[in-house]
Amino acid sequence: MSGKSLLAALALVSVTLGTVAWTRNAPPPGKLIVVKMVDVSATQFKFEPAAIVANAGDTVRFEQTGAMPHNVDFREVPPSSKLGEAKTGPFLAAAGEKYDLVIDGRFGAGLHNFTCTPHEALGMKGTLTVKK
Ligand SMILES: [Cu+2]
Repeated sequence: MSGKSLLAALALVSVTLGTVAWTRNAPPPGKLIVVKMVDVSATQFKFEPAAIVANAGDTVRFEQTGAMPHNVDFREVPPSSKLGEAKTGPFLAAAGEKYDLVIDGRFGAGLHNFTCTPHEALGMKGTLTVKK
């Protein structure tokens, strides 16, 4: 084995050991779950998908795709959920605007019903099931 290939082999071993250490110490990265806010027509709006399931550590990204302003307002949540300011998200107006919600300690396990405040009567509703 030449000196050069020995160095390359050592570098590979150290990268491999580094990966193992990282896997042991860091929590697994959460998933990114994208929910689009869609203008179906002038009088019909929806969250797509409307039913999502998330684990602790995941991020739910609400993404505006339409022209009407939409938000996320949690209405019925498990008793263990303490959403605080996350109960009602900001209005997203321009297409492409995003609102990221990290599923952290504020979210208890179970079913969370949410709606878009101005379009609740038009059926813009969704469910977030948190698994722990
Ligand atoms: Cu809306």
